[in-house]
Amino acid sequence: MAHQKTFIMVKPDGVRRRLVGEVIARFEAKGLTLDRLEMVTPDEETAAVHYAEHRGKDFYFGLVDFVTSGPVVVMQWSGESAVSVARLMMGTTDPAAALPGTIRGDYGLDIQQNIVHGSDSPESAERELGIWFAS
Ligand code: IDP
Ligand code: MG
Repeated sequence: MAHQKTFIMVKPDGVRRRLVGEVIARFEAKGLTLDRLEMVTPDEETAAVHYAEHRGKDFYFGLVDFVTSGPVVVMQWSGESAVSVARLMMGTTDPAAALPGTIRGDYGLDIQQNIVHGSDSPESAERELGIWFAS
């Protein structure tokens, strides 16, 4: 396996529900390293670029509306197999089906408002980190 970087976002529902600390605490306890962090309210353009792969799907406009609905916390985390480790800890997309012990499994029920985003591959991580940490 390999040392990797990944992009993690606490979505607007996670911020509103005061779960930022919980998400950070879990990844820190696991042994991943927090490299960068910023709070920002996404604009529509940035959200559209981030979710470009979902354009055309029935949930796309709702998703962009949701992710631009308030502040999010965007982060870079790194460590051994950081991409897959973070995805495993987040749980499956639909929190109603996500395993207990995962973030989505422990804190959610709604398939759209599922608390966190995490890159699905090292290539996605590079792309997403470039979008959210442009400087
Ligand atoms: P992921 O976040 O687990 O990678 P994706 O399939 O990439 O899941 O979907 C991106 C985001 O779009 C999800 O995290 C969720 O917020 C939203 N989403 C996915 N599928 C649905 C759906 O069927 N209805 C509403 N929103 C959805
Ligand atoms: Mg995805």
